[in-house]
Amino acid sequence: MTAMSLNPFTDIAPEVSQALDQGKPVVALESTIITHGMPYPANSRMAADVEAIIIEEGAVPATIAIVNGRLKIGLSAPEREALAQVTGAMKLSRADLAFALSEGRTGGTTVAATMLAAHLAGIRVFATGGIGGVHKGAEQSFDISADLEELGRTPVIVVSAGAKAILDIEKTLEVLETKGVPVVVHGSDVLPAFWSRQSPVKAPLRLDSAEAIARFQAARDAIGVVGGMLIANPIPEASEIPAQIMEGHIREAVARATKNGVTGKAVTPFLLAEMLDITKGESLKANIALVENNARLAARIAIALHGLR
Ligand code: PSU
Ligand code: MN
Repeated sequence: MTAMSLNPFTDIAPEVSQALDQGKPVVALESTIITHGMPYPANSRMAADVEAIIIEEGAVPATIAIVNGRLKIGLSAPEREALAQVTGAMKLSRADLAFALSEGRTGGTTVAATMLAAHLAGIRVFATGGIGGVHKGAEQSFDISADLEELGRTPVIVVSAGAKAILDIEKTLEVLETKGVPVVVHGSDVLPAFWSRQSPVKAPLRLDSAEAIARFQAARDAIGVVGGMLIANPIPEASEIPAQIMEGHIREAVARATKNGVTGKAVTPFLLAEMLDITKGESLKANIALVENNARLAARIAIALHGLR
């Protein structure tokens, strides 16, 4: 079966389809970060920049989204721009991805939905900002991202700057461990905290190069371990906001969410928007820098994996 005829709901962009058919390195990109994670026009610029970085590194980018009921694996520049400006887009995860297809809706794919779609298309590496995880206060709210479940079952390498620092990082790690998801910190002994290079949490595993990460994945494949892998790639030093500064801001954002009764899917977008407000735009700048940094590493991993075949 060629990539073009995957299923009746999916459109694979020509460059992506060609790369997949020829076995060339492809990197998936998510789109909830475009529709819900950043305001326009920063979202549009970020989405274009990460694709350019992946191309510069020698891989093919595939931004994944649902547009009018079509599962798009790779967006054209005009499609990407339209998505960045669209209002009322859904935030799609495993539970409702197919709903958007059957109902002809438009939506951004979360880490969970992007992993699912990437795997469907045969893409093995995916870059994002930060994964969803266990929210602070989850012992009351039960708010645990479907991203963790997906990492446990779908064989895609997710390159992130760790779990978003608005989350309970320790509990997020515990759940990942339970689900058998390796958490590999790139080039550091401590887990990064999204906008900050350091959290108080020790790195479960550490690897210092894309090649080493590819070799680890190859070993998992060889012994038949199925499921995702999480790469935590610290934000570049020049762009980070130290954790001590962010701590108070995060507390404030979480307090605002509680005060406003924000629940469910709205929590993460609300917290990110409040952080942008509290930091006067600094959190957004750091967010863009870390996504770009992750796109670069993801491209190198995709190329290294390709070299092992
Ligand atoms: N990384 C970012 N910004 C984002 C996200 C990731 O820098 O907005 C998105 C991802 O799509 C992730 C989602 O899957 O946030 C998590 O949402 P939730 O906590 O509701 O599962
Ligand atoms: Mn949630």
